Amino acid sequence: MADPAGGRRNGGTDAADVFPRRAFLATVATATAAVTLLTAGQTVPALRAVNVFGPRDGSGPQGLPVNKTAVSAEVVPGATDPGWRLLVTAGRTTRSWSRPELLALPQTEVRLPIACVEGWSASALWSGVPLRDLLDAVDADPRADLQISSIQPRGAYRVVEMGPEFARHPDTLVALGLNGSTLDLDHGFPARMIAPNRPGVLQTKWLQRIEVLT
Ligand SMILES: Nc1nc2c(c(=O)[nH]1)N[C@H]1C(S)=C(S)[C@@H](COP(=O)(O)O)O[C@H]1N2
Ligand SMILES: [Mo]
Repeated sequence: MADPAGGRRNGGTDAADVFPRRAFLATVATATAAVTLLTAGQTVPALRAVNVFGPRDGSGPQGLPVNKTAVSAEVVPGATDPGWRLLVTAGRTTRSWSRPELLALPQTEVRLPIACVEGWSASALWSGVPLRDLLDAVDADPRADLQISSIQPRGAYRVVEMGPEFARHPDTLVALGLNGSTLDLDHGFPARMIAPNRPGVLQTKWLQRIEVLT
């Protein structure tokens, strides 16, 4: 297998013999356009989100790729507001926690991947409060679905739902820390959801409210 082209040569069916030159040039043009896009994707931050072939591990803050930045999600004022609180609601009961209050609760560490449909997956060490602890604090029905909302004002992943199999899993965290330090703004500061075996689109960043659906 030293020369993979050898077989073709012997058979006399080289690509250049078979395909018209015009088609060959069109292929080159397409490939060149793709390479240009990918190269730009590695240097222009705005294109990073659509570059599925570039280096992913380590290309974002804290050694984890970023799908959507805090700036592009328009969450910077809300996410950095010292008055931010996470709201958890079940029926008429609502409780809320500031980030220091969440950090004062028992913390759990889990290693879990973010798996994005754009074609990358990256593992990270997350720390935070098990979601079920917060649900217990509002006496949530353990069979209930949740609606999880981000402070993000618009966008497809602003609000998602979560079934009890994820909500009650001990590794499902309201994450406050990532890879040993405070969660970066681009990874969802002040708090984000992280759950095992959920697609990346459902790992909501910049949490605002968790509502137990009845
Ligand atoms: N609020 C909010 N959360 C979000 C998103 C988003 O656009 N807005 N993108 C999701 C997608 S598609 C992925 S893959 C992960 C990426 O998380 P990361 O940027 O911390 O790696 O966040 C998810 N959480
Ligand atoms: Mo994603």
